[in-house]
Amino acid sequence: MKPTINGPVRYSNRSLRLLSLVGRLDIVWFVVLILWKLIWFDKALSIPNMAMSTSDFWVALGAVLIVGGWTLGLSARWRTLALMILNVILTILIFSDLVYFRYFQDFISVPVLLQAAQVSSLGDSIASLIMLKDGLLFIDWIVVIPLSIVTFRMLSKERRVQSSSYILPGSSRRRPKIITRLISGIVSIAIGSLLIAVPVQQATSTWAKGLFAGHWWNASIYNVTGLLGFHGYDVYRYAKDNWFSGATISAEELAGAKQWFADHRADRQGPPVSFSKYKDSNVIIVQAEAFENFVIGKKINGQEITPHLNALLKESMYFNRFFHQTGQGRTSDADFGVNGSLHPLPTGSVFIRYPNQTYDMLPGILKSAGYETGAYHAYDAGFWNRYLMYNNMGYDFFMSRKDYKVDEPLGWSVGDKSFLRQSVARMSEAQNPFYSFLITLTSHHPYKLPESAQQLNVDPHKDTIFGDYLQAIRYVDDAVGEMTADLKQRGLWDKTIWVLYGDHDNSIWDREPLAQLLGHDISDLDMLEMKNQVPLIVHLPDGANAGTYDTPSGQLDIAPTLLHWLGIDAGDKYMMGHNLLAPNNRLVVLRNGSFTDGNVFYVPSADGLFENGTCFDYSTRQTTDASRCEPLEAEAKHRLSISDQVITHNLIKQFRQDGN
Ligand code: GP9
Ligand code: MN
Repeated sequence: MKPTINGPVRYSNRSLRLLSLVGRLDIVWFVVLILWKLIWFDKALSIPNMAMSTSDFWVALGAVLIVGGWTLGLSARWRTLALMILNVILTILIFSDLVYFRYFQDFISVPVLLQAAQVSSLGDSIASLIMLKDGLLFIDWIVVIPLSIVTFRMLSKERRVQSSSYILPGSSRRRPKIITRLISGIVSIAIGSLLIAVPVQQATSTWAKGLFAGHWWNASIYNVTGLLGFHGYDVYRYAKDNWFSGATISAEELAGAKQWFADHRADRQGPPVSFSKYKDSNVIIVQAEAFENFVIGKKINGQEITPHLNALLKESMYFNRFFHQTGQGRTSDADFGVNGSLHPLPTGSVFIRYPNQTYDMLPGILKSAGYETGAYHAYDAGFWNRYLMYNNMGYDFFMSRKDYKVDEPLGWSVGDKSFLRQSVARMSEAQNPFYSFLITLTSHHPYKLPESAQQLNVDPHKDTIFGDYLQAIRYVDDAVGEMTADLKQRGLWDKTIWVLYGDHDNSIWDREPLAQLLGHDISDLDMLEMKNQVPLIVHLPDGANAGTYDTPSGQLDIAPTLLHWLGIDAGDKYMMGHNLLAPNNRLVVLRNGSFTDGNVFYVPSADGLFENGTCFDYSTRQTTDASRCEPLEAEAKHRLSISDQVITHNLIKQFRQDGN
């Protein structure tokens, strides 16, 4: 080996020369290999409708340029070593995500890592999740690792020789090299950022609008940002929500929040006469997708839209002014509000943003009381981050899409008839009283069912979204009819408190078909009610209390009421709902700041100024001066802000640590 004054060492041995050249191209190999692994990973996942597109390719390339490009700022030998280490880390990350996805249909995120129990529940399954072909991800290591080590050693040797013979470390001749290196590193990161920013910006301003504000599924983030982008975003999201949210809670605020729960203790407790009346009964809750209230008891062309539910009302409690209280978290918000009796957040879903906080949740409370608790939903466990949240909520198990036999493919998954049948079969195996929380799916937007599943003559709405919606509701009503028959046949019906409510509205804003169906013009207040009210039907084991209840109520009221019947004092729980049996007038607060006490209904304006909001008077069903709604405004706002504090600052944990 003969060192030269200015250039790199020239090797006399040909193969060493080749090796040196190959080693110096380390960044190229790195980019090609990691990019190939990401593409391979995407193919291995094969998420329906999410195959890697050209713009996804550029995003992936951009991410690799950022992750690897900064090493161009290092000297050649350290760059080689850094790229080798990065290759190992990224390969392990890709492989872990792949195995994890095969089981949970989700990616490893910070909340996953913090819920160690979740990862360890993979346990014995790991071996079955790893496939022989996964070895391809590691195959380059056979060459990359030894080559990088040899190159590192050669370059180290070369540097020793150079510095001892000709170039003094820190001499002026080295400076241009450092500057070139730094510029290369920065340019690479800049190009990488651009390759990501342009397609992501393009997607989020068109078909993926609102993705980061109210996202519902890690897979949908991945679909836009790629795997490395997802992990980067996930860390950012977690850090922002948990470490850098800026706001801390003062001792006064903490005490104020605690006081609120103490002051409203009686609201959660119902009349003593019915306390514990249904102790040890099973509880089944059916959360029906996009099920609005207006369909109950209605007919189209002489046919009942919900014949089974209508029949059931004769022996059930029907709350006909029952509000959903959801926000951007849609289905997951309804789930959260019902089981946790707290308001969802103003942006995003609690399930995604705060799945690891302490909550007083129906499944957890009932599990402590000896119940077997199960969540049932025939869709991917990772959707809305359910599997993580459900673990924290206290479910013994979560029966998700992979646990159902798809013997009735319909819409997004197995149809509700089969879903309910398979779910009831599973819960009937319980040895103890059980709590089952079921989420239906067939009536999901855009509501299109195959002709064979359509039963109604919906003229003149055939093949419109409104007509399709009615058909879907009719199908769900049938499915519920089959479920109640099944429960009766198994001897479970009169041992169970059975609850059904709609999770949120159907997103159909067209007034005309509603006017045709209902036979009257649809006023602004009618429309607001239509979009904010869902039915709540409660069947008690002995069919008691049947009738229609028109005091306003909301999803947050379900948990305290159920606990009361089961003989568990909801007064002790950090819940914000009311007992539905309590005689006093309730204030129902919606996530967007709307509220009602049954006499007035207030809708805030976009500018947030109270006086610009709309206040409806229920006695006339017309708008009235905003001042009529004003006395309730402060309390409505206060409730939303306490709920937000409880969630974002994990207050229930703090309350309990303080000995409550
Ligand atoms: C899918 C179901 C639908 O799992 O939660 O979610 P949505 O779009 O209604 O929130
Ligand atoms: Mn929904």
